[in-house]
Amino acid sequence: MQTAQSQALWRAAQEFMPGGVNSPVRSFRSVGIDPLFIDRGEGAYVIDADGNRFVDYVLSWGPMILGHAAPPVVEAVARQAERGTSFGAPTAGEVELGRRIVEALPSVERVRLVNSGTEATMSALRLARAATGRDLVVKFAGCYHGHVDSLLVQAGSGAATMGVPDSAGVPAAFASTTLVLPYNDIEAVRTLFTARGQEIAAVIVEPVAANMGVVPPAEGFLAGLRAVTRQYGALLIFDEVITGFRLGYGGAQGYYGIKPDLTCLGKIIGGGMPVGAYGGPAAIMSLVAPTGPVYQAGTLAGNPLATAAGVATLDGLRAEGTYERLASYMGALAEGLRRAARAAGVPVTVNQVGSMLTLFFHPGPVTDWESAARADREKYARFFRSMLAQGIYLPPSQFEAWFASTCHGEAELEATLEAAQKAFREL
Ligand code: HOZ
Repeated sequence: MQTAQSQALWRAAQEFMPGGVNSPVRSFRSVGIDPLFIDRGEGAYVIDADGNRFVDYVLSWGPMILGHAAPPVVEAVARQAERGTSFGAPTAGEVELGRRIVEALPSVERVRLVNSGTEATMSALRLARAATGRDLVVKFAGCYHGHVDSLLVQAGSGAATMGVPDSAGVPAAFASTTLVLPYNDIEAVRTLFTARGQEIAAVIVEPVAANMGVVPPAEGFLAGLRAVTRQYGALLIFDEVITGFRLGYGGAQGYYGIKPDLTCLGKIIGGGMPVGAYGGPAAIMSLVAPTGPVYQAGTLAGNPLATAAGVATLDGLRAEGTYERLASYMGALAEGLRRAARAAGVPVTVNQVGSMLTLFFHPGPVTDWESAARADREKYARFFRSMLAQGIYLPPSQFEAWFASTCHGEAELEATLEAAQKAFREL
């Protein structure tokens, strides 16, 4: 594999940016090699600056569910770019995207578009605190809700990967408003609410955890959260930045049949452009300015390029059988990985939900952060490097999700499993 161009860009990047990157996991630190610089994407593939071509399971960490440079998305963005890229004023695209979100998610009557998942969770927490008049928020260890100060507590994703789950620079007073419990432990939630329920504004949860690797909710966990928050007058916030429009058109809430009070979105709803959103019942959302006292704003919020890409992506997902095909691809990949690992005598756990998957180098089961953290990161790094050398681009971290797109098919599945057999044997 040629890497001269990536290497040159990597040297230059480190002169201008901290660690050479604009988001830590991109540095490939935890997999022990220098990062590749991506030049372009085509469907299920990314091509790096040296012309190497890879089957892509990162998909920009989730948004590219229709594959890279999907023609309807490219056309929609180009059409909008010709008409202008930002006005800081209302546009029809916001109405179109907002309508689709509200129609897809019965729990959302009103939605506010923002610029990232971090902004969505930050704003949802502010709103939950205003709505309840309480300060405390419950989160789960290993879940990641963006780099909001008070949520960088036992956080997953890059924070866990880089070893900074409790970031420096977060005032102790902020962190102390967050109570952390183990994912999937509904008894711990009940016990906490019995003691402090009247002080808790909200429980925020990834309905399928995807930032400690993929960890599905245990039977009854989400329903239990719904019941206990309702009992104590706290809000239930689903962080569907990853699962929204990925597990199904109705997100995880549709998939599991649980209605949260507030929902945070990002990634897919922007079709690869920077975007986020939070929404819920009209009565709660009316507390947001200009109708209410909760201030939240953004020059680029509801940006026309982002809404154009988002609308084209959501419309593409309406095609008959989309989610069945996505899940069937990932199901076959999960089964193939288990078989290949078994044949090579490597103990692994493959957690898969719909088109999301994580291969943990740990016999399992992996049900929470404690069990996820036991995975052998060094083995994952070696597996990652072998797969990359064979043309398969996996997330550069044991604790992230692999994603499939509608462009992943037989050829990609075969190539991935063939590479995996070799990678497992090499371990
Ligand atoms: N928030 C992304 C999903 N875990 C990770 C992307 C990043 O940190 O750059």
